Amino acid sequence: MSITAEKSKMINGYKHILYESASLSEEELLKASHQFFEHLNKRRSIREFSDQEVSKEVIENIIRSASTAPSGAHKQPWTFCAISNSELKSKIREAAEVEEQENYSGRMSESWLRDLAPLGTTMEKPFLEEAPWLIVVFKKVYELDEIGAKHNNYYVNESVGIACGMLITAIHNAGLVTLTHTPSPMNFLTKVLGRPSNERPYLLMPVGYANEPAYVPDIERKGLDEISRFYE
Ligand code: IYR
Repeated sequence: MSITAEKSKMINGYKHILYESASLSEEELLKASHQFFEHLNKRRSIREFSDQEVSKEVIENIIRSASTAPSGAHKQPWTFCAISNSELKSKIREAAEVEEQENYSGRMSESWLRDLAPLGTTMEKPFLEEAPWLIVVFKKVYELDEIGAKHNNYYVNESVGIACGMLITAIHNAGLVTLTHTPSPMNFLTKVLGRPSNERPYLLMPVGYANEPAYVPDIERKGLDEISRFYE
């Protein structure tokens, strides 16, 4: 970067400001990237939650972190609903288990059930009541303005998927745990949480401390050679 770079410039009549990069040395880069991998590699999906409380401020910071995700045309097409209210959590558990009962006893194929067996998932979802918080992520398929007119959002699934990845990372970074729960269909969440017609439920995540003890399946992640190809 030139030392004489202007602090800002105009593009299409819009102001663009100078980006200040962290700019690490080669050695620092190697260390930082490796440490971050080691940290993320400790993340596990947890099904056994402690009922220990987590403050609202922590959840707010986690949601703010997720909302730093890039999104199509910067529309940020998401709403994060954070629920600590016990009655609502019970309602959500009840409705999720109704759907999951259908899934586990017929809607899911034999091979799907076989693939899930090592993970120990069942139709019972006690974590939906035990975790101090549930975060339900809604995608906004379009925006509604004050007069009720629809405005398009772009790459909504990609955008919200990325934001959920960052949400999971923020939860892990705070020393908390979560689980990407996918009750299907999950329209019941729209109703229970009274969301508007432009929002669709995307993912349901209990958030809290892991129970002590908590057990996780003894499974390995794929190695770099299985998940990547380099073209140099
Ligand atoms: N929705 C079911 C089944 C399930 C699906 C996936 I993809 C998982 O990684 C785990 C479970 C459930 O949440 O139990």
